[in-house]
Amino acid sequence: MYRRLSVLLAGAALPLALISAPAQASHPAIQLGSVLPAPTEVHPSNTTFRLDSHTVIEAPRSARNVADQLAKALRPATGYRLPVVDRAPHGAPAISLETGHAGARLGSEGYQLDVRKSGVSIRANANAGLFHGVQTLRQLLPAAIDASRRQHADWTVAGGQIVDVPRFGFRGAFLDEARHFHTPGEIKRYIDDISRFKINSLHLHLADDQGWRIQIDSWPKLTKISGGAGTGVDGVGGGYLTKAQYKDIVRYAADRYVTIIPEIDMPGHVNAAQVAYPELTCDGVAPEPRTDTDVGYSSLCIGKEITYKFVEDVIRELAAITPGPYLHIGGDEAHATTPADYVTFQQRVLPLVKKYGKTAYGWNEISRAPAATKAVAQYWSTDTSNADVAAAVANGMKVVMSPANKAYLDMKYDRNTVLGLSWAGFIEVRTAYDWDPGTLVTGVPESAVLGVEAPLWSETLRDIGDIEFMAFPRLPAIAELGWSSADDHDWESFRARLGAYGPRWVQQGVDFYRSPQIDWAS
Ligand code: TNX
Repeated sequence: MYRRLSVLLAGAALPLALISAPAQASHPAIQLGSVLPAPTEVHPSNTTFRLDSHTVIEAPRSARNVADQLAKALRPATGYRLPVVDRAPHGAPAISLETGHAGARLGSEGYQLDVRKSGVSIRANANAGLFHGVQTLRQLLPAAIDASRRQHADWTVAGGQIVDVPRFGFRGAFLDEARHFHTPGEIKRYIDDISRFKINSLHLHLADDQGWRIQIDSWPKLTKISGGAGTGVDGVGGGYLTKAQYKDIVRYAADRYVTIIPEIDMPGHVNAAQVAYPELTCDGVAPEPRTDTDVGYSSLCIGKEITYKFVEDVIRELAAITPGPYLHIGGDEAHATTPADYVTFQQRVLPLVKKYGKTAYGWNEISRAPAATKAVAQYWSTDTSNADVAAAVANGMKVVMSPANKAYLDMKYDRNTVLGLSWAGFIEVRTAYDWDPGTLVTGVPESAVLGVEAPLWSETLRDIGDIEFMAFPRLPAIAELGWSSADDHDWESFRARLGAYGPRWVQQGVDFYRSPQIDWAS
């Protein structure tokens, strides 16, 4: 007997004041379903659970990683010890994490959360599901839980059950490391930020005309010459990830059930590579380094063999340090490559990705090459039909939806936004939220859609503060399109839950855009 969230959350229609009212002794401040992204099923009960100084976190050894992260998240604000134990002492109030035999319906990422007076349990088939359940639980505690110092609050959670399963398996975020370099610490903070919303991949754009941002041992000048100081847009910033740093980021992400997807953009967007290795141009002459934001002027030399030696070396080295299934080979805006050369290039390069055990992922232009039917295309176009994409999809190509006029987090919110670009239009929160990845593009049925990704290009974004301001609050909109059922899509419900979330970002020190479309709780 399952009722839909939209029905149960007539709470969307509940006055906001009620959702964000200060905690009362017997009255949890937060409704069970007030979570981003919206859970699949919410069954409230009239009990509550209160976290107190006696609460323990119970988890099997295999789920220790998730349990430790939960304890770490809850300790600073509560000041409680919250020991992580294999088995809770009889009668002790516990938050229990359990894996295995949670039911086929939950898949590999779903979870079931039960909140009773005596304790909370999160059940899943795999640790990824437990992790997602933990993110839900964090949102069900008062916003003060995100404070870094001890708070006096009533740590009460509304009783009932949540059963939650994602709509799509692919829910991605993206960071452009090339236009402005973002440090490992900033990338990790972004991973923390996005994983709260059950985002499960982070695509890193590691090379472009301005700079090259990942160590490649067989072509060392890439980073030596094009990864240094001053290689960011306007000559500001620069830097690159060593392989050790990249692997550390991969591990950090994996602990949060986020898969890293590396991108090397080609055959366009390669000026930085050609500055370092002039033999990668057709005439062998080194171009000038460029720190402006033009696109579409550079191309690898399609007829030269050394081009493919370069590409294969880079793919091999990247594949070796990337445990995830995808390797992104760019392919966008290759305006300096003829259409015939473009197809020739992709016909050689797409199979190379496979040779090193990875699935090729590329911007939607790759669909012009027949080999793309075995690849994944990232749909960034603002058009709702594209003949090349539809034809490739009919032959088996899969798609991730990132329409630039809805999902690009680097577009300005409105004309007054200081940061960002506007070539795909202004994107207010409702524009980011009100579309359906399963029906947006003709000829791309939901069965061909792996999920969604929210690109964040950094021509204008220098540091994590800039990144967070553009990502929030739009990233949760894209996360909800990826996670929540299409039947639960409801702007009023979303905006109520988003408004209630604001104080959490305040506690986390995230400078978010206070969209006038949302009634922000204070
Ligand atoms: C287009 S979107 C690009 C990028 C820019 C971005 C800025 C895409 C595949 N290519 O080179 O950074 O616009 O929004």
